Amino acid sequence: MKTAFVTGASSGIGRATAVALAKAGYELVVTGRRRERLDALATELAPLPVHVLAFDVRDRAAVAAAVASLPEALRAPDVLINNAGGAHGLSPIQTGDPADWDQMLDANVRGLLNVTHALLPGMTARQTGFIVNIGSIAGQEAYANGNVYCATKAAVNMLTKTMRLDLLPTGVRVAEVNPGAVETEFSQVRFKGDEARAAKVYEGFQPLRAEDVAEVIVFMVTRPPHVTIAEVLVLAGAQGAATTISRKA
Ligand code: NDP
Ligand code: 8X3
Repeated sequence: MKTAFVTGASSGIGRATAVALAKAGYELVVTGRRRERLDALATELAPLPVHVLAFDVRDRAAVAAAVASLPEALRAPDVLINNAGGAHGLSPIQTGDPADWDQMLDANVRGLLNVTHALLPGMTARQTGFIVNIGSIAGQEAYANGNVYCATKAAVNMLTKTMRLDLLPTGVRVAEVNPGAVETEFSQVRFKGDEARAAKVYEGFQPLRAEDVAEVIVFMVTRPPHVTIAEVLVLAGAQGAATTISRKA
């Protein structure tokens, strides 16, 4: 049975991807900080095999300990989905909160590196595997007040490209999915629980569902070894650019 390790599987794109991969026949490791959500997901997917690991991707020692606790086969997954992360705040750089910046840099960039670092020894030893990093349209184009979030996703884009080059001789393929507007808990987190403000982001158009992105990810990782779909931009149908969205009144 093939194995997949999905970060940020307690919500949104990560959760939908975990469900889709389980249904595609993968044995799963699902991770996030909210263990109860992950346990509920494992229960929902039973009897499909799902292992729960609760840790904060920003904590390198916790990531290493969690990975070390896995059976050997799961420490070298066929597929790694580096999805955990998000945005905190939407302010001009001159009034932004450095604590928000730290959260985004630490989770979206350092967290991705922490998880990758813990799993690569097993994956490279096997000489096979597929890593999908979840970037964003925010890493492709600048938008006002996006500053640090855009920068973290631009970093994910460059990391993906350089990881692909570095890992080429090892047989581990690396790709990136860059979603546009997906209705998840993303905006609730960005606006610190302000649900009304979060709902406004998706008003007047049909945003992407997490499942739409998950389908793309599963298609990418199930291509044969001679095919790497390296980078995919997935926009909502009403979306032309990060903040250019056709909304009906
Ligand atoms: P959600 O807020 O719904 O999910 C975020 C997931 O990441 C949760 O499972 C959360 O788990 C996990 N996570 C966040 N921080 C940490 C952390 N420090 N340690 C461990 N896990 C963490 O948002 P999305 O599903 O939308 O976001 C998933 C990814 O997609 C993010 O990288 C986001 O930047 C990206 N993205 C989202 C878009 C959108 O419009 N929604 C568009 C483009 C990209 P827990 O809280 O339990 O730790
Ligand atoms: C999430 C999409 O455009 O809000 O990465 O930054 S956007």
